[in-house]
Amino acid sequence: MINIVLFGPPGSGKGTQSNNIIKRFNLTHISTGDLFRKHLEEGTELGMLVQQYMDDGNLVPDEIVSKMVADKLKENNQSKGYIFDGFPRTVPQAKVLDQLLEDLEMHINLIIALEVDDHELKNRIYERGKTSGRVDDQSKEKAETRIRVYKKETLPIANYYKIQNKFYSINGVGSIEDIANNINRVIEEYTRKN
Ligand code: B4P
Repeated sequence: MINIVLFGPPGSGKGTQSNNIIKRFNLTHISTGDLFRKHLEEGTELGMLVQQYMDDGNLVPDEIVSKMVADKLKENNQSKGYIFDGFPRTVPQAKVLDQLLEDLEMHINLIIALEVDDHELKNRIYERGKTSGRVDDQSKEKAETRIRVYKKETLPIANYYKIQNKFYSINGVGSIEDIANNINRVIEEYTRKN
Protein backbone atom coordinates (compact mmCIF):
# COMPACT_ATOMS: atom_id res chain seq x y z
CA MET A 1 0.00 0.00 0.00
CA ILE A 2 1.38 3.38 -0.98
CA ASN A 3 -0.39 6.75 -0.94
CA ILE A 4 1.13 9.62 -2.89
CA VAL A 5 0.28 13.30 -3.18
CA LEU A 6 1.31 14.82 -6.51
CA PHE A 7 1.88 18.47 -5.79
CA GLY A 8 2.61 21.52 -7.94
CA PRO A 9 1.28 24.76 -9.37
CA PRO A 10 -1.52 24.88 -11.96
CA GLY A 11 -0.26 23.53 -15.26
CA SER A 12 2.77 21.83 -13.72
CA GLY A 13 1.72 18.47 -15.16
CA LYS A 14 0.07 16.78 -12.19
CA GLY A 15 -2.71 15.31 -14.34
CA THR A 16 -0.27 14.32 -17.09
CA GLN A 17 2.11 12.54 -14.72
CA SER A 18 -0.67 10.93 -12.64
CA ASN A 19 -1.68 8.98 -15.73
CA ASN A 20 1.81 7.44 -15.89
CA ILE A 21 1.95 6.66 -12.18
CA ILE A 22 -1.45 4.97 -11.90
CA LYS A 23 -0.61 2.62 -14.78
CA ARG A 24 2.83 1.70 -13.51
CA PHE A 25 1.99 1.24 -9.83
CA ASN A 26 -1.68 0.23 -10.13
CA LEU A 27 -2.99 3.02 -7.90
CA THR A 28 -6.40 4.70 -7.76
CA HIS A 29 -6.35 8.23 -9.17
CA ILE A 30 -8.20 10.90 -7.20
CA SER A 31 -8.05 14.21 -9.09
CA THR A 32 -10.26 16.85 -7.47
CA GLY A 33 -10.03 19.00 -10.64
CA ASP A 34 -11.28 16.10 -12.82
CA LEU A 35 -14.04 15.27 -10.33
CA PHE A 36 -15.26 18.88 -10.31
CA ARG A 37 -15.13 19.08 -14.12
CA LYS A 38 -17.29 15.94 -14.30
CA HIS A 39 -19.85 17.58 -12.02
CA LEU A 40 -19.77 20.70 -14.23
CA GLU A 41 -20.31 18.61 -17.37
CA GLU A 42 -23.20 16.71 -15.81
CA GLY A 43 -24.73 19.90 -14.41
CA THR A 44 -25.08 18.45 -10.91
CA GLU A 45 -25.93 20.56 -7.85
CA LEU A 46 -22.30 20.33 -6.73
CA GLY A 47 -21.19 21.42 -10.21
CA MET A 48 -23.36 24.53 -10.01
CA LEU A 49 -22.00 25.29 -6.55
CA VAL A 50 -18.33 25.18 -7.65
CA GLN A 51 -18.56 26.65 -11.16
CA GLN A 52 -17.88 30.28 -10.29
CA TYR A 53 -14.86 29.47 -8.11
CA MET A 54 -13.32 27.36 -10.86
CA ASP A 55 -14.11 29.75 -13.71
CA ASP A 56 -12.43 32.58 -11.79
CA GLY A 57 -9.34 30.48 -10.97
CA ASN A 58 -10.09 30.49 -7.24
CA LEU A 59 -10.11 27.53 -4.87
CA VAL A 60 -13.35 25.76 -4.09
CA PRO A 61 -14.12 25.99 -0.32
CA ASP A 62 -12.39 23.32 1.80
CA GLU A 63 -15.61 21.71 3.15
CA ILE A 64 -16.93 21.00 -0.36
CA VAL A 65 -13.65 19.48 -1.57
CA SER A 66 -13.13 17.44 1.59
CA LYS A 67 -16.61 15.91 1.47
CA MET A 68 -16.14 14.94 -2.20
CA VAL A 69 -12.78 13.25 -1.44
CA ALA A 70 -14.23 11.41 1.58
CA ASP A 71 -17.01 10.01 -0.65
CA LYS A 72 -14.49 8.97 -3.31
CA LEU A 73 -12.34 7.13 -0.76
CA LYS A 74 -15.41 5.24 0.49
CA GLU A 75 -16.24 4.19 -3.09
CA ASN A 76 -12.73 2.81 -3.68
CA ASN A 77 -11.98 1.16 -0.35
CA GLN A 78 -10.33 -1.91 -1.92
CA SER A 79 -7.54 0.04 -3.59
CA LYS A 80 -3.82 -0.85 -3.38
CA GLY A 81 -3.12 2.82 -2.80
CA TYR A 82 -4.01 6.25 -4.05
CA ILE A 83 -2.51 9.08 -6.01
CA PHE A 84 -3.98 12.39 -4.91
CA ASP A 85 -3.72 14.89 -7.75
CA GLY A 86 -4.57 18.52 -6.95
CA PHE A 87 -5.58 17.63 -3.40
CA PRO A 88 -4.74 18.82 -0.78
CA ARG A 89 -4.53 22.46 -1.90
CA THR A 90 -4.64 24.11 1.54
CA VAL A 91 -3.22 23.17 4.95
CA PRO A 92 -6.74 22.49 6.35
CA GLN A 93 -7.29 20.07 3.41
CA ALA A 94 -3.98 18.34 4.24
CA LYS A 95 -5.18 17.86 7.82
CA VAL A 96 -8.53 16.50 6.65
CA LEU A 97 -6.75 14.05 4.35
CA ASP A 98 -4.56 12.80 7.22
CA GLN A 99 -7.70 12.20 9.31
CA LEU A 100 -9.58 10.46 6.49
CA LEU A 101 -6.64 8.13 5.88
CA GLU A 102 -6.10 7.50 9.59
CA ASP A 103 -9.74 6.40 9.86
CA LEU A 104 -8.92 3.82 7.16
CA GLU A 105 -5.64 2.85 8.90
CA MET A 106 -3.52 4.45 6.18
CA HIS A 107 -1.31 7.51 5.82
CA ILE A 108 0.43 9.59 3.14
CA ASN A 109 3.79 8.03 2.26
CA LEU A 110 5.18 10.51 -0.25
CA ILE A 111 4.53 13.95 -1.59
CA ILE A 112 6.11 14.55 -4.97
CA ALA A 113 6.34 18.19 -6.05
CA LEU A 114 6.72 19.24 -9.69
CA GLU A 115 8.80 22.42 -9.92
CA VAL A 116 7.98 24.63 -12.93
CA ASP A 117 8.68 28.36 -13.35
CA ASP A 118 5.81 30.85 -13.77
CA HIS A 119 6.67 31.71 -17.39
CA GLU A 120 6.46 28.06 -18.47
CA LEU A 121 3.22 27.57 -16.47
CA LYS A 122 1.53 30.50 -18.20
CA ASN A 123 2.63 29.18 -21.62
CA ARG A 124 1.30 25.70 -20.91
CA ILE A 125 -2.04 26.98 -19.59
CA TYR A 126 -2.36 29.28 -22.61
CA GLU A 127 -1.56 26.43 -25.04
CA ARG A 128 -4.00 24.07 -23.32
CA GLY A 129 -6.65 26.79 -23.43
CA LYS A 130 -6.68 26.62 -27.25
CA THR A 131 -8.24 23.15 -27.11
CA SER A 132 -9.37 22.42 -23.54
CA GLY A 133 -12.51 24.52 -23.54
CA ARG A 134 -11.74 25.24 -19.86
CA VAL A 135 -12.88 28.71 -18.84
CA ASP A 136 -10.01 28.92 -16.32
CA ASP A 137 -7.44 28.40 -19.12
CA GLN A 138 -8.75 31.18 -21.33
CA SER A 139 -6.92 34.30 -20.24
CA LYS A 140 -3.52 35.42 -19.03
CA GLU A 141 -5.19 37.12 -16.05
CA LYS A 142 -6.87 33.88 -14.96
CA ALA A 143 -3.61 31.97 -15.24
CA GLU A 144 -1.98 34.67 -13.11
CA THR A 145 -4.79 34.48 -10.53
CA ARG A 146 -4.35 30.71 -10.29
CA ILE A 147 -0.59 31.00 -9.81
CA ARG A 148 -1.06 33.72 -7.18
CA VAL A 149 -3.66 31.62 -5.30
CA TYR A 150 -1.27 28.66 -5.46
CA LYS A 151 1.57 30.63 -3.88
CA LYS A 152 -0.61 32.07 -1.13
CA GLU A 153 -2.84 29.12 -0.22
CA THR A 154 -1.22 25.94 -1.52
CA LEU A 155 2.55 26.40 -1.21
CA PRO A 156 2.45 26.40 2.65
CA ILE A 157 1.53 22.71 2.42
CA ALA A 158 5.10 21.98 1.31
CA ASN A 159 6.32 22.81 4.80
CA TYR A 160 3.59 20.71 6.41
CA TYR A 161 5.01 17.64 4.63
CA LYS A 162 8.71 18.66 4.80
CA ILE A 163 8.49 18.58 8.60
CA GLN A 164 7.26 14.99 8.26
CA ASN A 165 10.18 14.08 5.91
CA LYS A 166 7.79 13.10 3.14
CA PHE A 167 8.53 15.80 0.59
CA TYR A 168 10.40 15.11 -2.70
CA SER A 169 11.01 17.76 -5.30
CA ILE A 170 11.27 16.95 -9.05
CA ASN A 171 12.15 19.24 -11.95
CA GLY A 172 8.86 19.49 -13.88
CA VAL A 173 10.43 21.06 -16.98
CA GLY A 174 11.62 18.70 -19.71
CA SER A 175 10.12 15.81 -21.64
CA ILE A 176 7.06 14.13 -20.11
CA GLU A 177 8.95 10.81 -20.29
CA ASP A 178 12.06 12.08 -18.45
CA ILE A 179 9.90 13.61 -15.72
CA ALA A 180 7.95 10.33 -15.41
CA ASN A 181 11.24 8.40 -15.08
CA ASN A 182 12.39 10.70 -12.29
CA ILE A 183 9.07 10.29 -10.45
CA ASN A 184 9.21 6.50 -10.86
CA ARG A 185 12.71 6.47 -9.40
CA VAL A 186 11.53 8.29 -6.24
CA ILE A 187 8.61 5.89 -5.77
CA GLU A 188 10.71 2.77 -6.43
CA GLU A 189 13.44 3.89 -4.06
CA TYR A 190 10.85 4.58 -1.36
CA THR A 191 9.26 1.15 -1.88
CA ARG A 192 12.66 -0.58 -1.73
CA LYS A 193 13.52 1.04 1.59
CA ASN A 194 10.12 0.52 3.27
P1 B4P B 1 -6.75 21.07 -11.64
O1 B4P B 1 -7.59 20.22 -12.49
O2 B4P B 1 -6.00 20.39 -10.55
O3 B4P B 1 -5.86 21.79 -12.73
P2 B4P B 1 -4.39 22.18 -13.05
O4 B4P B 1 -3.71 22.58 -11.78
O5 B4P B 1 -4.52 23.17 -14.12
O6 B4P B 1 -3.71 20.96 -13.74
P3 B4P B 1 -2.35 20.11 -13.77
O7 B4P B 1 -1.22 20.58 -12.93
O8 B4P B 1 -2.87 18.73 -13.51
O9 B4P B 1 -1.82 20.29 -15.24
P4 B4P B 1 -1.80 19.29 -16.49
O10 B4P B 1 -1.20 17.95 -16.22
O11 B4P B 1 -3.18 19.29 -17.05
O12 B4P B 1 -7.61 22.25 -10.94
C1 B4P B 1 -8.52 23.08 -11.63
C2 B4P B 1 -9.36 23.94 -10.66
O13 B4P B 1 -10.20 23.09 -9.83
C3 B4P B 1 -8.62 24.78 -9.61
O14 B4P B 1 -8.19 26.03 -10.13
C4 B4P B 1 -9.71 24.95 -8.50
O15 B4P B 1 -10.65 25.94 -8.83
C5 B4P B 1 -10.41 23.61 -8.52
N1 B4P B 1 -9.83 22.67 -7.53
C6 B4P B 1 -9.27 21.46 -7.84
N2 B4P B 1 -8.82 20.85 -6.73
C7 B4P B 1 -9.11 21.68 -5.68
C8 B4P B 1 -8.88 21.61 -4.28
N3 B4P B 1 -8.25 20.57 -3.72
N4 B4P B 1 -9.28 22.65 -3.50
C9 B4P B 1 -9.91 23.71 -4.03
N5 B4P B 1 -10.17 23.85 -5.35
C10 B4P B 1 -9.76 22.84 -6.18
O16 B4P B 1 -0.79 20.03 -17.44
C11 B4P B 1 -1.05 21.32 -17.93
C12 B4P B 1 -0.66 21.42 -19.41
O17 B4P B 1 0.74 21.28 -19.55
C13 B4P B 1 -1.29 20.34 -20.28
O18 B4P B 1 -1.74 20.93 -21.45
C14 B4P B 1 -0.15 19.35 -20.55
O19 B4P B 1 -0.25 18.77 -21.82
C15 B4P B 1 1.06 20.27 -20.50
N6 B4P B 1 2.25 19.58 -19.99
C16 B4P B 1 2.29 18.70 -18.98
N7 B4P B 1 3.57 18.27 -18.79
C17 B4P B 1 4.35 18.95 -19.70
C18 B4P B 1 5.76 18.98 -19.99
N8 B4P B 1 6.63 18.22 -19.32
N9 B4P B 1 6.20 19.80 -20.96
C19 B4P B 1 5.33 20.59 -21.66
N10 B4P B 1 3.98 20.60 -21.43
C20 B4P B 1 3.49 19.79 -20.46
